[in-house]
Amino acid sequence: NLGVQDKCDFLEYYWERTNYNAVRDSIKQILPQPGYDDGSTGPVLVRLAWHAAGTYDMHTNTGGSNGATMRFAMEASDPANAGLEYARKFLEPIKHKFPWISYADLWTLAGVVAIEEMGGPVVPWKPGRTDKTQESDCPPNGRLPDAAHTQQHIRDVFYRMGFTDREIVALMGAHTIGRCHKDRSGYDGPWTYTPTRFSNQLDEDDELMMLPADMALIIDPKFREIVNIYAQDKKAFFNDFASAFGKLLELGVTRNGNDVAKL
Ligand code: DDH
Repeated sequence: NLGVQDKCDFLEYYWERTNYNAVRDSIKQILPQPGYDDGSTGPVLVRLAWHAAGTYDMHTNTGGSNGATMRFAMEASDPANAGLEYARKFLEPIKHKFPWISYADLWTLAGVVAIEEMGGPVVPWKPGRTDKTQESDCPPNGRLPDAAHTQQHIRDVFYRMGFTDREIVALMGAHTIGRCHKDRSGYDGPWTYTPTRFSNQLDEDDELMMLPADMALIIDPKFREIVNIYAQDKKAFFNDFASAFGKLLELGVTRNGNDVAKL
């Protein structure tokens, strides 16, 4: 009993789904990268998604993953984004293969696929972001967190995006994957012995990395309480991480009434 419009909507929905799945598959193929870091592009792709989104300011409704403004020199040269040119370059052949996807959707989807492929949770993701076209659309530099600062700074930055303490701890659990690079941030080394595996591992081994910002999660009593919950309950961490990361990628995203995910 479907009308013509219903059929069109259904076909369009199916077409989109199929094609985003093709993009997902291509992203999976570029994850193993012998000779790059620990053999995976996953961690740097997750960081790209996070830094694209983490500029959001809820008071002015500016910044966020919509727009993919890190394509412009101004945002790309924010010292916090050093090294993310690798992530953008890894994704460039996929943008060429699927020119209809926006950079903003591609970068966020790559983060989501990488997390899943590294053994992490399934993060909810919706397409529909568009790319801004002017350098003047970039949010001001300096909105991303500074690793040398501790709890007050972390709360300032994440409350500005609209996150709670529990969501902050969940999100910072992403440091279970990847590493620091001397030439990018000035810090060096991975946080765990399995930097390409998403887990709730909390290592305080001297050999491993702990940024002052990571230490803040253990020093601050309220953060520490949540860290302890996640250290003992992987399921709680995975669930909370997936919701918080999904929320992060939606900050400031408007779809001009063209919300594909609603079809
Ligand atoms: Fe982070 N992060 N991050 N981070 N981050 C670094 C690497 C990675 C901070 C500082 C650094 C999050 C939060 C914070 C990832 C994901 C996430 C590096 C090292 C620094 C420094 C960069 C380099 O040298 O290459 C600070 C400060 C914070 C904070 O919140 C106070 C969050 C919320 C996420 C997330 O994904 C949700 C990932 C992944 C990496 C590893 C990148 C790589 O190339 O490997």
